[in-house]
Amino acid sequence: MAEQPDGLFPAVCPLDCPDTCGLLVHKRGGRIVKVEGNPEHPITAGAICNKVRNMTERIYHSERILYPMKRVGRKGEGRFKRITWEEALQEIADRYRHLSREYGPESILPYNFYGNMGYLSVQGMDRRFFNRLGASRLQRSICNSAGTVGWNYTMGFGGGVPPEDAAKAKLFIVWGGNIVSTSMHKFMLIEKARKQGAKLVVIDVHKNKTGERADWFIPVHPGTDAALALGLMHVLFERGWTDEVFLSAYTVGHEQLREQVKTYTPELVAEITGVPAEDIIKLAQLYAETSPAYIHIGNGLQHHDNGGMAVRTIACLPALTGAWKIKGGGAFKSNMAYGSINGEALEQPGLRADPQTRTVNMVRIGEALLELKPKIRSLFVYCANPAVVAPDTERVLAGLMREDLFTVVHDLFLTDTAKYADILLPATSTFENTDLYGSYWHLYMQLQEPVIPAEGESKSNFELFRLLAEAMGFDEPDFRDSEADLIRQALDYAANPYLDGVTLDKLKEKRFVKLNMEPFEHRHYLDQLTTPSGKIELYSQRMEEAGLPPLPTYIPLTEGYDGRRRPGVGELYPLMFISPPNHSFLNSTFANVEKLAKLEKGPVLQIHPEDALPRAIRNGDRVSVRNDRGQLEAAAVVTERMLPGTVVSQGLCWGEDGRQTRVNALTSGRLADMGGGATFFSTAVEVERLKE
Ligand SMILES: Nc1nc2c(c(=O)[nH]1)N[C@H]1C(S)=C(S)[C@@H](COP(=O)(O)OP(=O)(O)OC[C@H]3O[C@@H](n4cnc5c(=O)[nH]c(N)nc54)[C@H](O)[C@@H]3O)O[C@H]1N2
Ligand SMILES: Nc1nc2c(c(=O)[nH]1)N[C@H]1C(S)=C(S)[C@@H](COP(=O)(O)OP(=O)(O)OC[C@H]3O[C@@H](n4cnc5c(=O)[nH]c(N)nc54)[C@H](O)[C@@H]3O)O[C@H]1N2
Ligand code: SF4
Ligand SMILES: [Mo]
Repeated sequence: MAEQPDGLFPAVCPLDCPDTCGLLVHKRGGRIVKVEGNPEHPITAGAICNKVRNMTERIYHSERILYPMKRVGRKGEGRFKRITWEEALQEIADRYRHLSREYGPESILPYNFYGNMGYLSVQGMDRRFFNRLGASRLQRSICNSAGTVGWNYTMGFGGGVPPEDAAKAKLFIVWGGNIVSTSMHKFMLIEKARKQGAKLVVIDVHKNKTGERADWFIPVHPGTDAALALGLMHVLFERGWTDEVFLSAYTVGHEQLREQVKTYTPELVAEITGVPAEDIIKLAQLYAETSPAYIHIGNGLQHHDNGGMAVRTIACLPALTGAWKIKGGGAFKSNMAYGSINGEALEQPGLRADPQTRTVNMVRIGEALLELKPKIRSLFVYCANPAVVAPDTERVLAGLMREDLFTVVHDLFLTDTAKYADILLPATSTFENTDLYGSYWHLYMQLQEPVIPAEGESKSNFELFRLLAEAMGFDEPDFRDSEADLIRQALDYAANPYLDGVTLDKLKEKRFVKLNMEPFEHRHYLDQLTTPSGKIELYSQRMEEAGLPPLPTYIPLTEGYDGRRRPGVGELYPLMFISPPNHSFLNSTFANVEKLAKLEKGPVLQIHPEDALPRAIRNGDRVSVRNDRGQLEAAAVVTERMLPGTVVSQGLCWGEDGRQTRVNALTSGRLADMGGGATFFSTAVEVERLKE
């Protein structure tokens, strides 16, 4: 593609954030000088976060990797020498041919997530390459899979209330989400609705930035949300605040649920959750009386042992009051399903010779590298930083240290993971690429086209895997498709009526193209549920078949206190450790951008005065947070933002020499109740003050 001249270019934010903002990129002297919001985007409307306003610093960062390199130091040391692309591709191809011959292609494992959300970046040529190679498959479960499965058991269809309707709501309950930081346009939408009298309730384990701005902040003990939802249901049924006509018409199992929640009295639920009984009644009343009422189900509450069930249970609430009947009422977990693209056409699973190839859960990458048989002998990491983001850091690093593991990393930076690479490959930034973007909140598809040429010798994921296929001698036509071909194939998907009329030509012309919401306008949302019964499943046969309780149930966490005992009494690790994202990073991305790192001031541990006092911890003290898996060093902030028994450290910092700065040193690779999801927040720890 010819280089673009100077000027102003529409672009798309590629980050793993539900807002998927329309951007405007200013280019002068052949360089990007400013990134701002595109005011023409119908939903994000010109506003962007501070992270992406600093995107230029990331693109032209002095430490960006600009050419392929080969390791010369020890693994993890980060010493490399420059090599050519030809040498790099040749070495990978030689190794992969050898590994496939000696041990079978299953000995190779790709490890990627959504460092770039573009379909071509993480679901295109890369997948074709690994399918054709016959590599082990990766279960991409680190983010939202427990909650997604939980939601689907109740609702079937993986979409909820669209933003245009949410704007009409009169009550917003943000439950286990920190949208001021993680979905700022939804917060702006709520702020607008509040000017018309809407109310915002936030339910969280700590008063996050969203809780600070709420009309009512309700703190809960970690992992007890299902109990709270069951308590609300108890009150709704008992006081006759349910919509019986709706329950009969649109749900299955309401009679069983009515019985089930009888035991969840406000008094019992107060004991479990830490929410006073009168507040449970007050919240149930507010929810029953206010319409439309919208529940935002955040990602935080499902990063627990019982996370799938928590989401499944909360997703039942709107059915009790019939909230779905009125536009704006209902719930949201993700809206990704509206824009589902043709994944098969993109990924070409038919290229795989052995459809039985094993699948490795990315949450357990540490264990997989250390224990899985037959052994993983090569790891190919792109769009991800497992040394920081995966649970149980010590084991992940021990796996990456293995001398017999051939590791390839494709990234823009020498991340903590990249330091363990045998071959390190330079990746382009999004503004150097062509890609297609959907959003998991709003309903617009967007196109990115290159604004600047590739920096140095960097290559896009698309180009990298095309070249690797060539080096391996894969000659199927699928590897000759262009980026435009892939975009057309992705959008050509009769199975999804919402994609009707969304085409590459239209994207080129209009930049953001709304999904075809006709089916939604003319049929009721509830008439298109894809549960087996076609109704909201308060009772789920499918769950029963999967060995799960078929009715919403509170299942205590398996690590730490169970919520009914007072935390801190006679236990080795009496505190629950919560490590959600921070405001200035995007997962571990931007942690190396100085301006943003300064705003976050390294790892901080929020601790309640009642927990700080017996440990002689004062504000600003350096503390050690530890359990059997590892240790974190942080600066203590003594605060009443949480209930006693919970400590919080926000943000995924990179490692630093001689300092323990990674929160995931403490978290475990245990899987959640559903979807093979991660349990980052079901982590028990002890905290002590470090000597000066
Ligand atoms: N600025 C910024 N934005 C981001 C990200 C980022 O790193 N930084 N990451 C992006 C990604 S990948 C994702 S998945 C989303 C995640 O964004 P959100 O959906 O907002 O989820 P989290 O930030 O993981 O957690 C939200 C809240 O859940 C709370 N929480 C933890 N355990 C519990 C519990 O048991 N019950 C309740 N009620 N609350 C609990 C935490 O305290 C936290 O405040 O954000 C995206 N946007
Ligand atoms: N303790 C704890 N751990 C967590 C979480 C938590 O809340 N607490 N959140 C979890 C969640 S929800 C998620 S989604 C995961 C996120 O985990 P990851 O998806 O691994 O997230 P990032 O840390 O942002 O790493 C993305 C990497 O991709 C690189 N990248 C960006 N664009 C490209 C590209 O075009 N090509 C290539 N090759 N590379 C690119 C970036 O430079 C960056 O190093 O972390 C999880 N880990
Ligand atoms: S990270 Fe989210 S809010 Fe920030 S620019 Fe990207 S899409 Fe918009
Ligand atoms: Mo995520």
